[in-house]
Amino acid sequence: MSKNLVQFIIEEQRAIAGATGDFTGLLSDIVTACKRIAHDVNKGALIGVLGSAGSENVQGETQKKLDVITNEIFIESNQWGGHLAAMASEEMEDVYPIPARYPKGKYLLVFDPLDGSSNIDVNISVGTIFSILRAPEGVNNPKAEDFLQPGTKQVCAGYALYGPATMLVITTGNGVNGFTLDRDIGEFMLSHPKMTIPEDTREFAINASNERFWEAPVQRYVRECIAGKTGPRGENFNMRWVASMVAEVHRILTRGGIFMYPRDTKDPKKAGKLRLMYEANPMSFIVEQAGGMSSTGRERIMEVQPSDLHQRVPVILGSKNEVERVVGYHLEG
Ligand code: P6P
Repeated sequence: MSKNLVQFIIEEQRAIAGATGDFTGLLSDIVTACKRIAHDVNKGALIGVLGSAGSENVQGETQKKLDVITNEIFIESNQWGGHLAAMASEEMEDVYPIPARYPKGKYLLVFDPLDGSSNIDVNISVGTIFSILRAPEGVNNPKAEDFLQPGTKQVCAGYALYGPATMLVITTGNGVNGFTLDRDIGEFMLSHPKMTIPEDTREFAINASNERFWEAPVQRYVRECIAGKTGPRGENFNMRWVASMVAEVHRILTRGGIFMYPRDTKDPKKAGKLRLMYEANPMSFIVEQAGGMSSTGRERIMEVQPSDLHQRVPVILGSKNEVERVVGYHLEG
């Protein structure tokens, strides 16, 4: 019988000197949160969780009921275990301190509880993205600046994909492994060991309606893909756009591809749409651990020094050779 996720992590942790089991306990609580979210997402209209919450998040985006519900699930499932010093979320402006009634731990958890939630009312796959950092030594009440660590400092990154199957994909820096939820026993079972991204691809993902706002290197890359066999690439390409980053990244992990949400001039104040701390960094950790590449177009995303908890970055990630090509076009200017 294949391993469940917690058994897999415990066996991995044994290989790490000094592992105290604290991390395994935290991951187990995150897994519980994802199982609870999978239940609510799967029941949807039957339990009245679809539609707008009638509120806005810190991003100024209208919150869906499930955005609020899933954020609360993550807090309830993770605040009590004694593994965390604090949490931060796309749905909360400030850091969430661990209540005094609970013990604190050495990790920081930052997450997007329901990414792609604009798809939830039309029954298209959505996901949860999370990233685990270490709290700075001796910091008992972490503030936002204590979260502002580059992606290279992540201890773990993962996503849950609420699709035809519910999956959880994680990395702790030792490759990428995928687990499928067996609803009969309520366990995520190892189903996709050692996931790797093919270095080449003929499939790109971008929201083409923004074409006129892109920078020239991205316009050039996409134009060449669309030109196909008669163009400079001499190959035909396919395009996908789910508008759910978790679904796009999972497709790329499974069969290759390049995903781009580049800088665009639609809103010059925004460096891109996707958020560094709880979308770009965790997905970049996973993609790099699977042999792919992740860049802003001008620098490795995991080396960006964060300046704000909710800052945005341009994202170009996926099959190594295609991301390298796009980065090369940026260097040519
Ligand atoms: P657009 C979802 O809102 C999200 O943050 C990502 O999951 C997704 O890739 C992107 O935004 C979709 O953006 O502009 O196509 O709706």
